Amino acid sequence: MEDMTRRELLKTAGAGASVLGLMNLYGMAQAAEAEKAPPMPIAPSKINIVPPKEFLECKQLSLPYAYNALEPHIDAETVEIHYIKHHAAYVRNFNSALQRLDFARSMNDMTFIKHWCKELAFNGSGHVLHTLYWSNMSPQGGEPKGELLNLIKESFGKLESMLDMFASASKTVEGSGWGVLTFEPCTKRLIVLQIEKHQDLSLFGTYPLLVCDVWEHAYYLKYRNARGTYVDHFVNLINWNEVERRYNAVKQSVIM
Ligand code: MN3
Repeated sequence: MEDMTRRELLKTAGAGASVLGLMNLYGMAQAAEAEKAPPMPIAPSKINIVPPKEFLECKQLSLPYAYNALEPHIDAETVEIHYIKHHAAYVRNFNSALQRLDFARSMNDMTFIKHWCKELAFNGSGHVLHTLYWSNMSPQGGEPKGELLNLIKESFGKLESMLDMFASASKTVEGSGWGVLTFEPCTKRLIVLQIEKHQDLSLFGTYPLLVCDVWEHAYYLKYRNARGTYVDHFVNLINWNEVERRYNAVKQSVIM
């Protein structure tokens, strides 16, 4: 019973770092993460990692207002703990995952690739979404206008309908997560989405440059269960001109 309770609490603290009053649980979650992390053969401080050219360590942006600036809507203590503890941990762990992956690559050792990709997705997405969260609030609030307001009306009928849908989606997220207003580039309209947790192997704010379909339908007739062989063959087929075209199209993009 005790073990189950602890597991549940850790799950809550890890996935929903914005939950209030869970600082002690957060510490437990961090400790649990440290416990289950695969061992490194060399202490991090002794690793001589040569980062990729132009590699930038992710940094937490300054909060664009004082801790108490959002009162009475969100209290100062909540903002402070959320920013300096929860969000900061995402940034720290995101950088750690990037570093571990650099190290794995330098050692040609993919043993823990699954673990570090999960860490990358969880912490990177947590960082990106928190950065958006802080910057999409302001003490003054405001109203949408111009082209954005027109698109809101085209997409939802009227502003109030969008806000109602956004609020409803946010309130009904199952477990920990986020309510999101997104721009959907195929239809060029705005849509409301829910994010449950945020680490399901995606990293928000990234642009897909190259994808490999690993659903069984993509390889089973020829390769049966040998997905690895299929993937090994796939890499010979990559259209790098198209990958480069996509890269050039998005390289100046700003997400935060
Ligand atoms: Mn949070």
